[in-house]
Amino acid sequence: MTAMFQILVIAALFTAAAAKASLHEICTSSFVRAALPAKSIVSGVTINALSVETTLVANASFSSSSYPSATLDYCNVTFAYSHDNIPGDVVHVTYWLPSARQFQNRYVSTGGGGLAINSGKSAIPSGVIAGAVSGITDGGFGNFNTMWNKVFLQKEGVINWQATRMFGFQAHHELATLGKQFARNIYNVTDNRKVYSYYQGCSEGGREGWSQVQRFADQFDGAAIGAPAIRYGQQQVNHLVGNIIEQTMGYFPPLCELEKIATLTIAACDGLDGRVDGIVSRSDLCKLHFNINTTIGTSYRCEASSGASFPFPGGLPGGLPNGPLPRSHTRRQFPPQNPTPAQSGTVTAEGVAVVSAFLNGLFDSQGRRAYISWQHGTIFDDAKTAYNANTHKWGVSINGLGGEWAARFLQLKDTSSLESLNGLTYDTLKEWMVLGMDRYGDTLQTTYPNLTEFRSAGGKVLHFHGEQDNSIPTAASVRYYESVRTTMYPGQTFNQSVAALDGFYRLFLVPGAGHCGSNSAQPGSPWPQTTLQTVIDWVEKGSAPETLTAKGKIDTICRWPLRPMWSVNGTVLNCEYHQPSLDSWVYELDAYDVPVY
Ligand SMILES: *[C@@H]1O[C@H](CO)[C@@H](O)[C@H](O)[C@H]1NC(C)=O
Ligand SMILES: *[C@@H]1O[C@H](CO)[C@@H](O)[C@H](O)[C@H]1NC(C)=O
Ligand SMILES: *[C@@H]1O[C@H](CO)[C@@H](O)[C@H](O)[C@H]1NC(C)=O
Ligand SMILES: *[C@@H]1O[C@H](CO)[C@@H](O)[C@H](O)[C@H]1NC(C)=O
Ligand SMILES: *[C@@H]1O[C@H](CO)[C@@H](O)[C@H](O)[C@H]1NC(C)=O
Ligand SMILES: *[C@@H]1O[C@H](CO)[C@@H](O)[C@H](O)[C@H]1NC(C)=O
Ligand SMILES: *[C@@H]1O[C@H](CO)[C@@H](O)[C@H](O)[C@H]1NC(C)=O
Ligand SMILES: [Ca+2]
Repeated sequence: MTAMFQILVIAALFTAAAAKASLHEICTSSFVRAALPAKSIVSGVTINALSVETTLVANASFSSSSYPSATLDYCNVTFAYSHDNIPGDVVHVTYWLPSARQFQNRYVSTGGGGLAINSGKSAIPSGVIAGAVSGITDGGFGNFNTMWNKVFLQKEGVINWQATRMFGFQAHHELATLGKQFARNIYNVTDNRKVYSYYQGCSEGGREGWSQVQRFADQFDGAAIGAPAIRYGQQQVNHLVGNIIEQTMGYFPPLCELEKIATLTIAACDGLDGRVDGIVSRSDLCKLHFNINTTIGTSYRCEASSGASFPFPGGLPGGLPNGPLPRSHTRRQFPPQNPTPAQSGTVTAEGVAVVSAFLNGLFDSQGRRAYISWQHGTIFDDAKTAYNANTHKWGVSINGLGGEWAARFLQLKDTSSLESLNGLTYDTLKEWMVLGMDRYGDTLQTTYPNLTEFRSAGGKVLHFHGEQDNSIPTAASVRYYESVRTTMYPGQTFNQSVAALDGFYRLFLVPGAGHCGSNSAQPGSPWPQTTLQTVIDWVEKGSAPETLTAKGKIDTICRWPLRPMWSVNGTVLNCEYHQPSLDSWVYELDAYDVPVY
């Protein structure tokens, strides 16, 4: 190298270094204030520049089943804004900023779970790991740990519609709109360069993702959406179906009996997918071929437990109902279970009748179907019973999410559950589903099936759902896919419309997986860890995923409507087209007078 050339190289390096501020320089309130989005970005909203707080976090390590492990530095920026027309309104947002060197011209919003609109520190790392500014919102509910139920009622009988709209869709729209412009301003991205923007969330976070894709066509270039809590009016009431079946049939199976029926179903159906690996990859073939009556008379035995969880080792597969939550969100809503005694007996005809009804789903008293059920191979989580140490009997255990939904959100009582299930019938549940759908149709239902504008804007959606989800029925996602398909491509054959959807919307069912994660009742069941990276590659490189990559005993996930089948003694995975299996996923909801998408 000549001396002259060396000087040029050093000068060039120096210029490049000078052009980009270090994370230390960025991570100060004065730097951040100068980069806050202008007022016009979200109309009717004013950012409080004095509220800016910054914290530099160095060498932070992350690991999760939902994003790749990484160690990196980031700047945690929090600020507040208010809606001009609402006195006393304060909404907090947090954005994590990567260093300028790691920033890849991307923005990522992440979502919540259960009744929480964010997942604290557990989902937000995903974005910075992908070189993005990554955001969460508190919805204006008070602080990042305050859930929507805390602010839902202005007083008994009076709904706080502002909070409900914010939870439904508005807060995420504002988070992303502010976040995209904030990213541009911080890193000096010129107007002629694109800042790609993405969404990632599961469960309630999945519903939040669809709420944006359905309403704001050009807001996200890509979304990775897991097990969404959509069709909210039905979904939340559905948590009570197991309780009402047990009450109506007058039999409350001991947990050990439920566990035995689940275990026997898994064992019987494991091999139907062509490989005995402890994973029921084909819940549809299980539904078509397994006669659950064959479990009657099998003996079961469980040790006494102190009562922390369902008796599967390791507790509830896949996290809590409607999504893994940060610890701070979980305390009140999911109290520990009663201790359970040692249990032994044989599987009863009554127990199997309860489970069969549970797997069949909700019908009204006229025999019309009101909702979808869970897949064969599930652990019957929403059918759990409770042991009463005084009476020595098994009885009702009112589902937390379902009970609170009915009492607070439908009956508008300031209480966290129903006092009892007395007098409730299948018809009550159906009426509650109708009430929820009517009242929250434009805020929470989240099933608008026309994605034409999103497709036209170039958006891509990767939608995935555990095959044995124990909280949100897997077929609920299939139904939404079908609603979009038949709404957007009414004149086309099944295969033509699937090919058209493949251009921007792909669905993957994850074999054996539970709710937003692997499933301890089917050890080694996979979960896709790189969904955000996959949708980024689809958007930025045009590489559409034929299959999804997952971690676990199975690393390749077939794309709907193709279904996994192993051949050559379980060594080769094929993705097959099987009409009877597909038909088993489709339900006619004939209990309603209006379309249910
Ligand atoms: C953006 O440009 C301003 C003005 O030139 C500069 O002060 C700032 O450091 C730049 N930001 C980054 C992240 O380099
Ligand atoms: C991060 O870790 C590396 C390697 O351990 C160390 O050299 C560096 O100083 C650390 N950075 C900070 C800001 O602590
Ligand atoms: C961000 O920093 C604030 C302090 O300014 C802290 O209270 C909060 O927990 C941090 N949030 C995240 C998601 O890192
Ligand atoms: C299982 O047993 C119930 C009750 O005897 C009966 O009604 C039902 O038809 C049986 N199912 C099958 C598939 O044999
Ligand atoms: C879907 O939306 C597009 C664009 O707004 C519109 O042209 C089309 O008519 C809609 N389709 C249906 C079935 O409503
Ligand atoms: C639809 O496509 C599948 C392959 O994906 C094929 O097996 C099936 O025969 C096709 N159906 C029709 C009606 O063409
Ligand atoms: C499957 O395994 C059996 C027993 O080991 C063997 O006889 C058979 O040839 C194998 N089949 C194939 C297709 O590899
Ligand atoms: Ca198997």
